[in-house]
Amino acid sequence: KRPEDLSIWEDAHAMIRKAKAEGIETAWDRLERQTPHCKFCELGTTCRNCIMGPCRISTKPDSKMNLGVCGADADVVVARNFGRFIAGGSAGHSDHGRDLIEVLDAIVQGDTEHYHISEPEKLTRIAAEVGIATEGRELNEIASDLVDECYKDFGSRRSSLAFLSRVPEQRRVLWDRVGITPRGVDREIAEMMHRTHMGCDNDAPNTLLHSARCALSDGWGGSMIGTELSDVIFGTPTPSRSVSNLGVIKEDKVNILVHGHNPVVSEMILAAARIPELVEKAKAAGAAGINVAGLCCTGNELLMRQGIPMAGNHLMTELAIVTGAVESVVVDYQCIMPSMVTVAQCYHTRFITTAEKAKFTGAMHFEVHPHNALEQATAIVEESIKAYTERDKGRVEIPAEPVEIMTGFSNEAILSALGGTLTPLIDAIKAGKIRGIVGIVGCNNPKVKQDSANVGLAKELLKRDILVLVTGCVTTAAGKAGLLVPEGIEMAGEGLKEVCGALGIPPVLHLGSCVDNSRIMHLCGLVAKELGVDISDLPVGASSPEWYSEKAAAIGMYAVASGVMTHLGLPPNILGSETVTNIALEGLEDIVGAHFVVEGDYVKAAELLDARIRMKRVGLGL
Ligand code: BF8
Repeated sequence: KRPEDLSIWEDAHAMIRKAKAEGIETAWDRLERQTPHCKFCELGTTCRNCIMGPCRISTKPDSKMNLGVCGADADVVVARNFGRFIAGGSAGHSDHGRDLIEVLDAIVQGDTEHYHISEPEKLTRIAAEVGIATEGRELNEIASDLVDECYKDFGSRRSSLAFLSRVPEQRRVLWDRVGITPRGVDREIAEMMHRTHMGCDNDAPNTLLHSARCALSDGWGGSMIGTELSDVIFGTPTPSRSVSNLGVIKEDKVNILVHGHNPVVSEMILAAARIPELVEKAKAAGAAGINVAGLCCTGNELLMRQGIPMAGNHLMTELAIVTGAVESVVVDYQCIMPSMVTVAQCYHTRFITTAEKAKFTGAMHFEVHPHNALEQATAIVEESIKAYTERDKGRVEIPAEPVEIMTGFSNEAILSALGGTLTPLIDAIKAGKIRGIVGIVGCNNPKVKQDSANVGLAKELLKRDILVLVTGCVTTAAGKAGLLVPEGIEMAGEGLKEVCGALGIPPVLHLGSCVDNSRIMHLCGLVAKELGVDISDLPVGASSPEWYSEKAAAIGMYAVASGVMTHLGLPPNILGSETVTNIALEGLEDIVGAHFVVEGDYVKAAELLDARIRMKRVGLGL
C-alpha cells in the first residue's frame, strides 16, 4: 500500500517513506504479514482457558466442532473471551489509578521529596465528597483518610465505591436491580477471572452482565481515582495553548519523548529537563536546549497540565523515532509497541523503561519510585544528552511545521468557562444551539487509515451542532486537523459556532488521557442530576472509531452500562456468538438503556449518533 493509503497525515507519509528507505518495519508492515488473521480468533471462538484444549468452536451448524472438549459452545466461549478482554482493560486503567494512590500515600507518609499536593483545594473538596470530615483538620490528615478511602475501592466494599455518589439515583437503582453495582475494582476483575475458569459461569448473558460490572468499577472507580488524584498531585488542568505533530521535535535540541500513561514518571522527566544545570549540560553538548514532547496518553497528561507539545498518537510512535532526532523515548506502561526497542536500535535513540511491571527486552531500565523519582529522571536526562552527541545529523528529517492546539478542559475548567454553573450549557442544549454532546475517544488501529475516522466523525458531528469531547489518541488527530483551536468553529454548524465563539473555546474540547474519560462520565452525571434525569435520557453519545485495545473496550462497556450509546468503528471479537452479538447491539438497551453500534463508515456513524441525539431530545421534550 502507498503511505497515502495508510494515514491521512503528511508527517506520517514522509516517515513511512523514510522507514521503508532505511529498511525499518512498522505496524503496517507487520499487519500485512499477519493478514488474513485466524478466523476462529476473529470470531472469538477459540478457547485457551484449559489444557483439555485449546479448542476451536465452529459456527457452522453442521460442523462436528460445535463444542469444546468441556462442552462449552460458541456463546460461552465468546462471552468468556470478551469478559477477560474487558477485565484486561479495566485492570490496566485501574492499576494505573492505584499507582496514584501509592504516590499520595508516599506524600502523606513523608516517603518522597519529589511529589507534593499541589491542589489542596481539590483534595479537600473530593475528600468531603466521599464523606471524609474536613473541617478544622490538617491537610495531611485529610489526605491520609482519602488514601484509605481510595484503597478501599480496590478490595471488597461493604458500602458503595467512593465516587458512586456522582451517579444519578435512577442509575444506581437500575444497577442494583440488574445486579451490576460495582463492589470493588480488584474484586470485579478477579471475579471475571474466576467466572471464566472452566466449569464456572456458563451462561453468556450472565458473563456479559459481569463484564459491565467489571467495566463500571473501572470508569467510576479505578480510572476516576486516577484522574482525581493526578489533579491533586500535579494540578487540575486549565485551558492553555500548545502545538502538535512531528514538527514539535526540534533539530537543534535534545529531544526526549515521554510515552505511556502515568504522569508520575513523565512529570519528573519534565521537571529534570528544566533543571538549569542540565540545560547547561545540553548546551555544552552542542544543543540549544532540552525539548520534552509527548506521545499517547502520558503526553496527554502533560499536555493538559504543563502544555508540553504533542509529537503524535499511537501510530506515530514508531515514526517519531524515524525522524532520527529523538535522543530518548521514556516509557511507563500500556500501548507501547515492543517494536520500538528495535526501531530505537536503528538510531542513536535510547529506549528507556521505568516501571518494574513493564520491562522491555533490549531496553535501558531506570526504575522510578516515589523516593527516587527525581534522581532517576535526572539520570535519564543525562543519558539523553549523551545520546545527542551520538546523533547522525545526516539521517535527521523532521517532516512538518507544528499545528496550534488548545487543551486543558477539565470539568472544573469547563464550569469556570461557563461562569461557575452548568446553566449556560444546559440552556444552549435546550435552545438546540448545542444539539448534543459526543465523546470521541480511543486509539489508532492500522486496520483503519490513520485518523481518517477519528477526524472524519468529529467534522461530521460539528456540522450537526454536536459538541465533541476528545481524550486519548483522538486528541492529536483532532489537533492536527485544526479542530482544537477556537478558529475551528468555522467547521461547526451555526448554533455551535455561536456558543463556542461567544465563549472563545474550540468546538472540540480536550478532556485528557484515556483514564480521563472518567471526567466525561462525571460531567454526564452532573448534567443528568441538574436536569433530574438519568444519564440514558441525555442527548449524548460516545464513539471509538479506530479503537484497538482492551482498555478501549472497557471504556465502551462502562459508557454503555452508564446509559450512553457507544459507537465502535470495528467490532470486538464477538461475532462468533449470535447471543453475545445481539445483546451487545440490542439487548443491552432493555437492560441498561444503551447499546453498542458497530459501523465502519464514519458518515453513517454520525447519522446514527445524530438520530440517537434527536430521539433523546424528543424524550426530554426539546
Ligand atoms: O489509553 S487511546 S492507543 S494511548 S488505549 Fe492507547 Fe488507545 Fe492511545 Fe492511551 Ni487509550
